[in-house]
Amino acid sequence: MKKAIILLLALSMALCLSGCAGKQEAGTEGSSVVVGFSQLGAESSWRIANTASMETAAKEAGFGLMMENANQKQEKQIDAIRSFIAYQVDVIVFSPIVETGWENVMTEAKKAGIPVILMDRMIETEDESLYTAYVGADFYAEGRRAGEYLIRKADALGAEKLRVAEICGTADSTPMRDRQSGFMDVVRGDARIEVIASVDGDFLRSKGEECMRELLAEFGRGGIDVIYSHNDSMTLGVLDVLEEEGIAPAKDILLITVDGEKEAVDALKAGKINCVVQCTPNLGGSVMELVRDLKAGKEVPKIYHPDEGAFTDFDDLTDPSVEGF
Ligand code: GYE
Repeated sequence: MKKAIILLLALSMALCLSGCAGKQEAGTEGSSVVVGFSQLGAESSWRIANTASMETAAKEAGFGLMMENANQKQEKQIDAIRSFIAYQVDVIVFSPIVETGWENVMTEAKKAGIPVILMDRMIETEDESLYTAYVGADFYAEGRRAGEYLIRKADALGAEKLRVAEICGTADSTPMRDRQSGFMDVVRGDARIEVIASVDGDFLRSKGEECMRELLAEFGRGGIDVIYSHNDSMTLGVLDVLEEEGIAPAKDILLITVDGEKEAVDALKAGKINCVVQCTPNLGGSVMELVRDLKAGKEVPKIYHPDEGAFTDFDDLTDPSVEGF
């Protein structure tokens, strides 16, 4: 009976909010398990694929998914989580836009006895009991892969000096922090590599473009040897600028990017990007498996990282396994 009331409430919330800001999915009718999902936004192809992965996986599992999209606003994510607590969903899943500022709302979820799964991004907290599990990439390892590629490339080119401009993702987000520190930890000891700038591109294609224009204005056409960009969307913005300026991408300026969306992998195959570090958006299946295990009262792993690698211009790019999402 309680469940039936909750489902009715969930449905009416979905109906009353549809058409307002943020996307709201019903899909809760008749489901015995309801997952409240706070997505952080729709800033990149990665994010759009990630949302689709969650929707498909919930459907396949037969779970109801109440989803709210926060359009890049932390306050909206906090509001969404509070509404999921009010509706007593079975499990809350959310992708925290930044790492800090969640302790109050997560304490509320804990007090309400609702397990929280962090999907994609982490939070900074002393109290690990605030979340049940984390499902997402090892961003530090991704950053290291980007750095290791650059060292290999420097060797292959016989380069004496490589000046790197880094275009970062959303400030204080986990992928921004860890892709930066992983990369830095690898290149720091190499005297040939110098990071001359780190700028904020917020994971957006338009900002990637803007950053590239500003970097060229500051350092000049010959002043940058490498762009290390924290995601493909920003890299595609960079590519637009380079092509417009007649600067040969992947030759005059080396391009290292993270994610692995189709457009970026195609650009790698076309010789316009040097290295694509993979980061899969397809986390929905693993999340729903955790939800199922939690509902069955099973122990679940605290941290789950998918297996990932990198595609580079050292690889055989005709291999059918080289493909984007
Ligand atoms: O790399 C970027 C997106 O958190 C891993 O967010 C995610 C990142 C991804 O906007 O494209």
